[in-house]
Formats: sequence, C-alpha cells, structure tokens
Amino acid sequence: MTNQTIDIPRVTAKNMTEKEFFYGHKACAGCGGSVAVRLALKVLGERTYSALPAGCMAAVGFIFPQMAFVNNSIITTFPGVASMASGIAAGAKALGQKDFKTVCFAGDGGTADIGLQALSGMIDRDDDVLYICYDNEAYMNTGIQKSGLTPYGTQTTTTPAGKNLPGTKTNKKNLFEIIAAHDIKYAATASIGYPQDFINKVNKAKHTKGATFIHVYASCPTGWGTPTHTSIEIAKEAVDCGLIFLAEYENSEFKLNKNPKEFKSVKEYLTKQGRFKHMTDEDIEKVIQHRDYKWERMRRNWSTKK
Ligand SMILES: Cc1ncc(C[n+]2csc(CCOP(=O)(O)OP(=O)(O)O)c2C)c(N)n1
Ligand code: SF4
Ligand SMILES: [Mg+2]
Repeated sequence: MTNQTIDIPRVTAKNMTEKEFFYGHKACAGCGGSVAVRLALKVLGERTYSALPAGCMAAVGFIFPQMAFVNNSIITTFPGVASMASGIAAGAKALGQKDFKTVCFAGDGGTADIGLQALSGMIDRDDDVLYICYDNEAYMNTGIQKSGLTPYGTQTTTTPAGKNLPGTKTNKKNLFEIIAAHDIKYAATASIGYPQDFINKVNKAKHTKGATFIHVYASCPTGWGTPTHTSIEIAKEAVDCGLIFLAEYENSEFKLNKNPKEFKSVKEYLTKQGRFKHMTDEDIEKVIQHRDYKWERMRRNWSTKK
C-alpha cells in the first residue's frame, strides 16, 4: 500500500515538548517499556487516545487514584486492544474531532499471541491507529512466562533451564514480516537503545493516515536478570550484535535502516543476562547461525539504501 508522508517536521530530543504524558507510574527501575511509552507520547502529543491491554504498562499506569497517563487512556480486553482502538478512532471521527491520534501500547504476548487476530483486522481495514508493541520477550506482568516473541534459549518460568532443560526451544515469531504481509502502509522495528530512530518512526507513523505498526525492543531488568542502569545500553547491544534489526516496510518495500559490516559479540550480549546464563557455547552457536541465516536473507531481498 502506498504511503504519502511528505515533509514531516523532525522531532529530536532538543525540540521535543517538555510536557510529560506518562509519569508517576509504578514500573520497576530501568523498565524499557515505560521509556518507549513515554517517548512515543511525547512525539504524539496530548491529543492522543491510548489503548492498553493487560500487561505491565497497563498494570503500572492505571493504579487508581494515581493515574500515570495525562492523555485520554483506557485499559482494554487482552485480545481486543486493536479493535477497541479502531472503535475509539471511529468514535472520535464521528464526533467531528480532528487532529487526534489513536495509539495502542501492547506487550509481545498481547501482540504476537493473544491480540494478533484483532490487530490483523485493524490493519486489513486500514483503520487510523498506530499500534506499538513493546517487546520485552516474555509475559512479564504475570511472572515471566514464554511468549511467541521469547527467543531461543531464554529461561522463563514456563520454559525453565537446568541440567536437562534447555530453556526456550523455539525462535521468535517473525512478527515484523507477519505485519508487513498485510501490505500495511507503514511498519517499523526499533529499539529503545536507538531512541532517535524510534522517535523518527513514531513521528512518521503519526503523520501517516491509516494503520501503522512499530515493534520496539524494550528491556526488562526484572525478567532479564540485568542491572537496572544498563537497560538502554543492552537494548542497543541487541541491535549491535544483530539479534534485533532496525527496519521499515513502506510502499510495499522492506528497508534495512542499519546494516553493520561487523556485528558485536552475541556471547557478550547473552552472558550478561540472567535469562541466558545457562547457555552453552553450542547453544550460542545456534543463536549465531540463526542470526546469520536471517541477515543473509534480509540483505539479499531488502533495500539497504540510507
Ligand atoms: C484473557 C487474559 N488472559 C490472561 C491474562 C493474564 N495476563 C495479564 S498481563 C499478562 C502478561 C502480558 O504479557 P505481555 O503482553 O508480553 O506484556 P508485559 O506484561 O510483558 O508488559 C497476562 C498473561 C489476562 N489478563 N487476560
Ligand atoms: S517487570 Fe519488566 S516490563 Fe514489567 S514493569 Fe518491571 S521492568 Fe517493566
Ligand atoms: Mg512482554
């Protein structure tokens, strides 16, 4: 589908509003999901309706009477965030409202597993909603269970690791390409470790009429077993070692935004996280092989132009 976004005013840390729309929440120190929500709302502005399914951002943001969202926000059913957001966008339009944006903030479980059907419908109808999936690679709010976006090797409470137990045995679902397969107007991957890139993508989606999607990698010190002060660094390292990629899908084409000549060490990235501590060199080699397979395919088929 063609996307006709032209001359979008650039938003940076320097010219971004000083207003806050998500603060006073009860997220753990170093929570990457809360960074993603905060930054996205600063780009989208106060005339934004947010819809959140069950998950950490809903749990930490709606503790009555200490509501953390300044803009209009609602907790939705777990599988229905995208359809509720479609309804909000349609309702506001029917009331004659203009210059508003509707956004979903949903976790990896809420997006790649439980909410996928409603999300697919929202994109198919090209409803005017931006859907942001903050990916902390497990169902964190209920105590770290494996989701469809938990990567190979990860220890979770439903995929334990031990002498005879390997942790998660499957690879992450290829969510970005599942979304792109709908021929959506605009979709992107991002990481809180590359905040300007994330801001640019939210800004592009803000100025795109119709369904848009951003999959943002968001660290979770509690579920990952990482020090709270390393959340941004570790989300950057995930990209630098090639396990997470920065890309866009627009005008029916895939584009790699970052195509490094050399990757940083996967082993270093994995071994500093409690959730991967049990992994053997052989396990790590499997992760590297899968990364290389994916990158070979992306580099062959996707645009790498700046
Ligand atoms: C229909 C339904 N099933 C299960 C739950 C329990 N539940 C609440 S939050 C949550 C975890 C959500 O995980 P994710 O979407 O990845 O978001 P995160 O908590 O990691 O931010 C689960 C399983 C629920 N509230 N509703
Ligand atoms: S458990 Fe993880 S995702 Fe949830 S609030 Fe804490 S750091 Fe954030
Ligand atoms: Mg999650």
